[in-house]
Amino acid sequence: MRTRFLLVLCLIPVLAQAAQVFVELQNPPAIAYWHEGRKGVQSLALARSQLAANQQEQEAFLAEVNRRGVQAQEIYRVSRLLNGVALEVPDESLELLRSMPQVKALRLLRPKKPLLATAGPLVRAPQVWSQAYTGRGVRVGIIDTGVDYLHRDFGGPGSGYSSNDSTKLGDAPFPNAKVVGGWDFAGDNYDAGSDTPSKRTPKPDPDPMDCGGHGTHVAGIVAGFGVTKEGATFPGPFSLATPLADLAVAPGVAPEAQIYALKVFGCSGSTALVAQALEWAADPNGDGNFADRLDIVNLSLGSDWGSNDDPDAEAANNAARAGILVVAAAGNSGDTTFIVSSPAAATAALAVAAAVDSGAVVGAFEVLAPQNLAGSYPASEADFGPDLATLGDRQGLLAQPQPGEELGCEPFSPASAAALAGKIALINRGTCTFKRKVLNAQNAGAIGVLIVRQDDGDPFTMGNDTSITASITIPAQMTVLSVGQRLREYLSQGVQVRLTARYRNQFLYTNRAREDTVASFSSRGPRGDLVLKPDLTAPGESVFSAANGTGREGVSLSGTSMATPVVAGAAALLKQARPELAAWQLKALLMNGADPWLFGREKGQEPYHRVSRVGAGRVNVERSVSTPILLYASESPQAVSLSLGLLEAGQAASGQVKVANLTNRTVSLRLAAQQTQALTGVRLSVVPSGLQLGPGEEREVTVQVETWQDLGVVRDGTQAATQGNWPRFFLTELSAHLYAFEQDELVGVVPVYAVLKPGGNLVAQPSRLQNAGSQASLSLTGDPQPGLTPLVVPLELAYQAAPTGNPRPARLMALGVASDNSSNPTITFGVKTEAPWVSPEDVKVQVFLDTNQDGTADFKLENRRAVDDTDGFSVRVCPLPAGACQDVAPLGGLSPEGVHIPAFASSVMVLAVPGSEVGLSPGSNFQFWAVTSDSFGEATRTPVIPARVGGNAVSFPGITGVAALPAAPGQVLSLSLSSNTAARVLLLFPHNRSSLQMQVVPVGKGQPARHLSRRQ
Ligand SMILES: [Ca+2]
Ligand SMILES: [Ca+2]
Ligand SMILES: [Ca+2]
Ligand SMILES: [Ca+2]
Repeated sequence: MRTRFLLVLCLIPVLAQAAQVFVELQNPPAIAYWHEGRKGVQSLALARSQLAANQQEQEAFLAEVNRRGVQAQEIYRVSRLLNGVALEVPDESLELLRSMPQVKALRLLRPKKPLLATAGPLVRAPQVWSQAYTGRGVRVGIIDTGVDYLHRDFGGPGSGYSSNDSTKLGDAPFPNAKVVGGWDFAGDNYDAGSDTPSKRTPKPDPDPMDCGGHGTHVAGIVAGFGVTKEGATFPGPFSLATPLADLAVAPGVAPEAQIYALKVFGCSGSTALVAQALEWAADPNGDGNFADRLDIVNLSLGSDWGSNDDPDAEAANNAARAGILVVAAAGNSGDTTFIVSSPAAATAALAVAAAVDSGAVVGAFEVLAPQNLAGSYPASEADFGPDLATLGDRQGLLAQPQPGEELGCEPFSPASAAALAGKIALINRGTCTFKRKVLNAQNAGAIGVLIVRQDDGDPFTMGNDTSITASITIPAQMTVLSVGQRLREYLSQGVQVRLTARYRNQFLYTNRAREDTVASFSSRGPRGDLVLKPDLTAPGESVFSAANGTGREGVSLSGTSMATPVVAGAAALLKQARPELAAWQLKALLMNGADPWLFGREKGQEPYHRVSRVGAGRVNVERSVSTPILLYASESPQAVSLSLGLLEAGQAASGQVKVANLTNRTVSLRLAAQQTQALTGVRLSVVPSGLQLGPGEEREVTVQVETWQDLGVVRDGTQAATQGNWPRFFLTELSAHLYAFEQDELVGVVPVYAVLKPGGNLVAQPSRLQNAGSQASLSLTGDPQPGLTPLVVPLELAYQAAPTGNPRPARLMALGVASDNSSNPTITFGVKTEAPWVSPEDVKVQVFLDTNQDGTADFKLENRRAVDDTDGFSVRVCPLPAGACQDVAPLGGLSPEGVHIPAFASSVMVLAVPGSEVGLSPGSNFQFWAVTSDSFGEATRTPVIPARVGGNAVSFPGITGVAALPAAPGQVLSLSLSSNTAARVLLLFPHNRSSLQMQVVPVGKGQPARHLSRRQ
């Protein structure tokens, strides 16, 4: 489900057979009674009695379910962080369950996927180790695929993986000094998304041994000891002197923290067991006393389009309330608005985005001659064709094909084949698959292939192309652009190279220019209710960590899954350094200490990334450990960031940030707020701009945002203009940081975020209506909006409703239609709804066209997301009753590249279609009606409305194609009227403030001609 802002009751989709749901019962969870401190003793008794009451309530509820004959399969019960049971039930029983008085809410369990990635180099962790903070004594739960506790990285024996029975204890050394506890909630065969019912039922056991590999890699990033080149557990010491480059696997960020392996996945697939594992983390010994909770949990998992009311998100919020710092992956779905994952989207969770660091552990190839080029260079291998480790090294002269054939995507010409035969072929990456290139080289007689990337990004394992069944018999490696260029310079002298596996996982490739750029896969926020997410960024591309089942090897993976444990490890260091701080304060300190700049193109270069992609910035644990202050939004300490919601241009907003002195000395601060990408028409200020705080003192500052009508409505400079080959729509975002400086040193940041929308005030002046027989005209007044091309959409009014006083974004206030008079006219429908939606996906507008006027619709137009997981929105046309739908135009009809029609945060939607797509030609009569809906169901259904291509009672001679004209003060709109007819014109102003987005003007018969007054 991708809907936001909705009550969970409405989120249950119609599934074919059975649904997995979380049934929340009426009693509160036990955490509601839990308080530490002076009232602790009393609250413990209350919490325990609530726990017992909840367990009774669940028993009674399940007995009742059984009595009513519902075929429910229990998945789990929880009563501490949430009170309820997770069930798989047949669809037809959902209504019955929902109606039972014991049921408070019924929510879909959204399966969570592990977010694959490589975890990477560290963020000043060795500096903190040198201060003697290594995570010692801090307890971190890894909610994942399990942990291979036999691996040397965790102090295991390095053997015994295959002989371990993964369902029982006693046959392998677990727990050990590193992996000190855990549980398998799933069993190896579990997969929440499986088509096989038995696989959807978890089979818990006490042995959390990993079989997927993800959790082992993640645990290694958090707290692995490291593995020496000899394959032994690295014994330390952990400090700036730790010989990181001499280790086969580097230590984790907090190498002396303890790991709890909470296995919620089977060996593959997804999970619905996250809330249950969080419950365990809150009360490991199950006695109802939360004092033994874990300090930190790592959730390198999620599902896209996160909200704050997914059950797992609610469990994450309540785990934070119990005092656990919940660190969760932002997701791997890229630069799309609102796609940030749940449970990272939970307000109290620390949502982690992924960036790139300067180093990656890869393999290499060798150049043997000429002498001045000799050496080893970064390279990866292919996962198809012969394995170089068993084939042995492949040596030869390097050769390239004829100009124009460098990509190797087509069979090589005879001239190229003559050049490549018996040689190692140098071929560029791009356009077709790696296997295609290698096959073509093989057919040309080459003995090996060296592929050159288009840039200096990390060489990565070249994937297979299973559509090519031909056998690949020659080896291939891939290197980077700068190396390829150098090789080409020397080709005429004869370059002798050796493809080899001998550097596999041992060659450290560094590229400083990519450091602190953002990983392309990292999911964008904000959350659907405009609260800022993600919160923080860490390296997550090509991270090298423990490889499951290998005993001592490492592997390179990429993803926000790998960035998350970097932050969880940093949190463990901070927890040891500042044990007196609560979990939410640790979250704030991690964000406050961040280096706020992440780079769109290259290290040090603008544009900087907006906070909706990277949060506070890239974690810098050294600053978090040393900063004297704590900063957080007063009204939402758990969020830390200051989110100011939606502002229309011309409006102002402000919010308070608390500044606390954590030290015993007086601290003098200078405060400033600055945008990460400056928008025009916005001013930020901080009052006061300086503070002196006594020891332990806490004060509040106000961050003020003022906007003007000349607001710069521009796309994030790091975003491409298109996505999935569609023009992309975008939010206009205020992205800023509040900076605190002591002397001139940056000591803390807090992200500041708001969504802005144009706030124009153009209106037609009815008093200047010229009504002369069959012609009329209307003139516009208002203030010009520099930097924007505002539009007016002139339509003939077809439907109008009065406001209800209970604004709903899907309810229609007005609907209009217009078409031009060309030989292939475009039919434009425009709607104004009762309140702005956040995403156009929140509201479905369907226009049904009855083109042969027989009372049955022949076509349907609707808004939709053009390509899954992108910001491209389109108008889709479907022939009815059944036919192939197609996307005919971007939503609004005009390319958002040329003229921007706001699609987000608007209450105006324009759907246009060429008449030829729906069988309408000039002068055709047709009828139509519209139905709008949201996840609550249908909002408006209009009556059937007669219409005519070219206009019914009124038409607009000035329009060609989509009915939208540039709007400016003084501009005159011409109207053509049928004689003796009264009509009403609907004018939509997409760029106006919400209260001025529609205007209805009566014209024609009965409307007296008015005289234009002088322009004022
Ligand atoms: Ca075992
Ligand atoms: Ca197991
Ligand atoms: Ca306990
Ligand atoms: Ca029809």
